[in-house]
Amino acid sequence: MARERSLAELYASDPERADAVAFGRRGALKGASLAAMGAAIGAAIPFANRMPAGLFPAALAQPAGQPPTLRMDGKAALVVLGERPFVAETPEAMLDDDVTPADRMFIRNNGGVPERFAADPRAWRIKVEGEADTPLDLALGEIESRFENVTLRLQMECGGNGRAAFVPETRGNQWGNGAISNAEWTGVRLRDLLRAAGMKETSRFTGQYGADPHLSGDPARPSISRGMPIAKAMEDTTILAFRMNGQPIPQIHGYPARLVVPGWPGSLSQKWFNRIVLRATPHDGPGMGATSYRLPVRPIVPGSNNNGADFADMTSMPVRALLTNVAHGTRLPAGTRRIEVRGQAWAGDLTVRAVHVSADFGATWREMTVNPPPNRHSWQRWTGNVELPTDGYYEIWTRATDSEGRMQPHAAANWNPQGYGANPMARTALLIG
Ligand SMILES: Nc1nc2c(c(=O)[nH]1)N[C@H]1C(S)=C(S)[C@@H](COP(=O)(O)O)O[C@H]1N2
Ligand SMILES: [Mo]
Repeated sequence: MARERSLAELYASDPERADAVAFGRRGALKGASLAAMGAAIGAAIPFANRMPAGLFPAALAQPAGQPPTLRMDGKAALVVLGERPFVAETPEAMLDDDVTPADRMFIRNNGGVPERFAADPRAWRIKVEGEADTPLDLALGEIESRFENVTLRLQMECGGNGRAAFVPETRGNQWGNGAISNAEWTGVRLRDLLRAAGMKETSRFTGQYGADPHLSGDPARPSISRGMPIAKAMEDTTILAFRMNGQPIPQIHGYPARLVVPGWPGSLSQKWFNRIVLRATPHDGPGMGATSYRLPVRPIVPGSNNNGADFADMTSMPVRALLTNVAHGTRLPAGTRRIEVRGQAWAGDLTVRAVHVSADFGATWREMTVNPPPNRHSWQRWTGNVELPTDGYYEIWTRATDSEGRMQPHAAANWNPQGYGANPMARTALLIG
């Protein structure tokens, strides 16, 4: 047990040294280290001979101590990542539903949570301003009755999902893979609203605002205010939503109205949405420019300082798959030789072409069945099974490929100071016996 703690702690504070301790010289897996690893895990590792040198078992790659669990009315036991602003992640095994229930949606706030709008939600006002011939100031009830209503299953993923995978560590919430949801949203297409405002030729970007207060308490400062190129705002699936899973949107998720801009960083999906400005130039609100929601165009040295001047704004989120029916750290009865596996996969604006699963540290891969999305920008269900030749410690590696042939990498790539866009394949520790 002493050994387990020391290895896990060393990994948390200094992963490279921990790997050196466990594996010795690069490329050579030492018998003694392997025994130590097996002892730390408490089981034999049937595919130990296939473990890549330098790999640290997922079972041990956990920071010491348990993160706090969310206790909030209407929410499941999510993992709390931050109190101020309030941020909570959904464990992967809670994302098994095709339509994410309200209680299982991750929470990401940049500022405070506004007071609940006490009046009839249909009286909530939304403004469309800027490069428009006929700027609008409409009540939500009028928007709902004037424009066609649509109901769609839409992914919403934080731009920082997967951030904890970056080495060296980057600043920001240390998301695992659970900053993703796929609820069923009802609303109107944002493009209908923008057209009704008589958008001008010069409308090339948006800037969007919500009612949540900045943490400083300064009423003149938005907590976050991001914007997108006009083409994304005009897509079929970019909506102004007023219902989620057939119910009013929960307060914490933006009641009574929010944008849903699926496939792109979740920060564009403004909660408590009350104003959009059409612009000739890119938006300049908090969350725009420098290294915010921007990625290096040419790779930079991991850990180096960079002001982001030559970075590009994030657009479509990268491909990712999750295993959702087997929780990380699951123990199954001795003699289990075959398990069913399933999960969700998505690829931003693209679709998922394939999901592969490996139980032998990536030496062999089995192709899973991937369902088509029920509508564009929904995640996709995948299913299949894996075989486990003997009792012992396994890792189920899950890896998706997008419709343009891009696969999830083994480790987080394209390091950047704020840790966006990490999509390494998922690793789930599993013990048989
Ligand atoms: N008004 C407002 N909208 C917001 C935010 C915020 O802090 N304020 N956070 C954004 C970010 S960074 C994400 S990832 C999503 C998270 O949505 P959720 O909390 O409903 O899951 O909301 C986005 N919309
Ligand atoms: Mo986010």
